[in-house]
Amino acid sequence: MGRLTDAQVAQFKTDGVLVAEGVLDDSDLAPIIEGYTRWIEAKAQELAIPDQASNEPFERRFARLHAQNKDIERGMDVMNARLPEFFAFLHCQNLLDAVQQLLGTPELIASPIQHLRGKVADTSEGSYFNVPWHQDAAVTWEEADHSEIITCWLPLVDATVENGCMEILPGVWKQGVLPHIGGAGGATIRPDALPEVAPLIAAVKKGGVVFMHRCTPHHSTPNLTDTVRWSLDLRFQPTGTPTGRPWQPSFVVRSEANPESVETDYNAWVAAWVEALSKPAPQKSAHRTG
Ligand SMILES: O=C(O)CCC(=O)C(=O)O
Repeated sequence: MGRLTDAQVAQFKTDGVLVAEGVLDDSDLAPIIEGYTRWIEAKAQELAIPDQASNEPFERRFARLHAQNKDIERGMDVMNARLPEFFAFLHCQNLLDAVQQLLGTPELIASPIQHLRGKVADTSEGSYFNVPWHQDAAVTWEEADHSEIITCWLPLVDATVENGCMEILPGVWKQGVLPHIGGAGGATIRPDALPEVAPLIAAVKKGGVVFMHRCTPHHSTPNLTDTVRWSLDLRFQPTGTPTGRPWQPSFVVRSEANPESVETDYNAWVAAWVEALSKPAPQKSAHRTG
């Protein structure tokens, strides 16, 4: 146990961000890539996209398909696609070992705020792919303000400046939740409240993970290449703490105190999301743009 060094843990505690290479093995990520390769194949056929680009590798095919028909991205996010490989990955030992080190507890739940992003070239502001400056705490209800939620952002291909890695403001988490406003790309920090801190350019290789405190401002930069910047952003937190999204499912992924409480039933996870998505979203938005 222990993918991170003491120095890395200390750095995270100071900066509220840690770019850690080599946390995951290729074998941790291969099933997700296989699962989404299968999903894209089925969707491309369903949409009868003229050029199926079947010979292109994972890091290119989706871009070729998306250029022809943007509907290829519909239903791709994790709670809609609900791939068994993704459910399994939420229990990834290498990832949870690191999260346990950073949070200091083996009692962990997966937050329902989880996304897969297939980021293609698109320089337009307000694009889903070019997420503006925000803190993840600003997309939860206030009930989660004291929950130690940790964001794990991990690429499925090398994330570079060219393909749109993230930029992150170190040390700013200490200022708490900053005022956000609504924007085309989602909740964004009010421009006059954005601290003047030199951003950390979070380029990271496949297998690496960018860990962030919930109050760490970050945004994503445009993909300027013809390849896809594939990534997952997942959040974990101590069991028993509010997620700030009580209408969406969270569940235990690790427990030493009560190992039977770990949710290993894929069908139960699917059913929980199907039920949550069938209900209207609560009137009070998760986005604090007030
Ligand atoms: O992946 C991206 O481009 C943005 C991710 C992000 O903003 C987040 O994980 O909160």
